[in-house]
Amino acid sequence: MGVSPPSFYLRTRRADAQPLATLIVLLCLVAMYFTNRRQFLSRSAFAFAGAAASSLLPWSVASRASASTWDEAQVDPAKADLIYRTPAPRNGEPKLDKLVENWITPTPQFYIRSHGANPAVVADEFKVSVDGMVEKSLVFSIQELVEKFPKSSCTCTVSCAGIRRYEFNKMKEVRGVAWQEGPIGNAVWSGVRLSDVLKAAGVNAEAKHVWFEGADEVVDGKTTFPFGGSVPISKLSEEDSSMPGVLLATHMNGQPLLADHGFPIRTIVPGYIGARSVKWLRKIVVSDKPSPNHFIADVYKMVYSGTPVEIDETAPIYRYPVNAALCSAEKQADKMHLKGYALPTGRKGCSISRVEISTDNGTSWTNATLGKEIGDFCWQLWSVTLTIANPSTVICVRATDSQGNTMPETVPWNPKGYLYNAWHRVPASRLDI
Ligand SMILES: Nc1nc2c(c(=O)[nH]1)N[C@H]1C(S)=C(S)[C@@H](COP(=O)(O)O)O[C@H]1N2
Ligand SMILES: [Mo]
Repeated sequence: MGVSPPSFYLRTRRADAQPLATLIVLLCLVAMYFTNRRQFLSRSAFAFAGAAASSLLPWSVASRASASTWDEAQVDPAKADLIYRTPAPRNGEPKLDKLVENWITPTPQFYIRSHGANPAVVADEFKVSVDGMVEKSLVFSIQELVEKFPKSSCTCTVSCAGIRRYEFNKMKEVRGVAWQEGPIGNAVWSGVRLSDVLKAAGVNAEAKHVWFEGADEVVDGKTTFPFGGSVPISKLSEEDSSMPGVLLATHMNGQPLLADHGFPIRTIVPGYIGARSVKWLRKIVVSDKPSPNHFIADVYKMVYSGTPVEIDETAPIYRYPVNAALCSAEKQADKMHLKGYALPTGRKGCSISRVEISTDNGTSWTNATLGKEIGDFCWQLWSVTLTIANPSTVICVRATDSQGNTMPETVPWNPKGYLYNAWHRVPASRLDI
């Protein structure tokens, strides 16, 4: 998989790393100077220098540099490859051909979805509290959390509920970030398990939900509130030795989280829409009801008219549905080699059974070849080689998962533009290569 398991040492006290980091950055700059000017200005060169610096700087310095002192609209050089749908707050998705090059999404290609500015974070001072229906309330620093509880890692896909939203706009305009097929990524997440932390706090028998709150401030008209949400506490009962029910993640792909991904700690909820994986996690509350936070009580619900009563009567979205997209095309002699991803419904034990391609609008279908890398709560890559005789052909893609869920031909419009998972249709004329 190309990703080594993370070392869990905290970087805060590694003062010795600083001269080394400085040296590496200087070497990068010298190397960049001697390459041609175009390369010097290329984003990848900056990203390389940025990655080298951020992975070696002590945590507190790295976090200050990447959060509070930054202009809100300034992109982290490590994330320069994304296409930003909104620069502030940062909402960016990767180029699709890059996205399907790897089963584990490299961090620079992983989408960012933030509702507000990154909070100012000093890792040494950051605290996570555990409160509510527990025997004893607890407060942890990040260092205490990773020292007190067993380390846990998992690979899982995080996907935004707004994925493919721009397709709804073709029916009738929806508000919200006009995402294409890119707000999805599969990463190795590491940290500690929520279940272990809750065991330490002692959960009351009547508890039914666990609330999460981030340290960010989302501005909505005249009010400001933190991003938050919750999960049913029963989600924790589906965990096993390889997959936590909810992970409190400090690392992504073996490195401390980047500021944009929730440094120093976030939740990762395998199988659930991205909105439940709360970044910059500072508050955990155990309760007998779902969180009253705006992002679970009012939005991220599948409503069709959007009336207040419909919103109140509708349950929050938790699991994501089966989905797939065609992401890259390459000419091979007189044929086209197509690649994409397919995401099974976010349920334990659910995998992709088939990905089918049609060039006659769904009359006949050809099976794509599925990639070998698989895992619970993970996407699967696929490829197919086809002859496309006519440039007016529309290529249709649909995936079916092992629990019998298939992408529908069409989906009804919804005002928030959530969960678009109809067949992915790409006109052959758009396969520009
Ligand atoms: N605190 C906080 N957590 C958050 C968000 C946010 O705006 N603030 N956005 C959510 C949404 S909608 C998604 S899809 C994921 C995106 O995670 P990423 O930016 O690391 O890809 O984070 C979720 N967690
Ligand atoms: Mo999202």
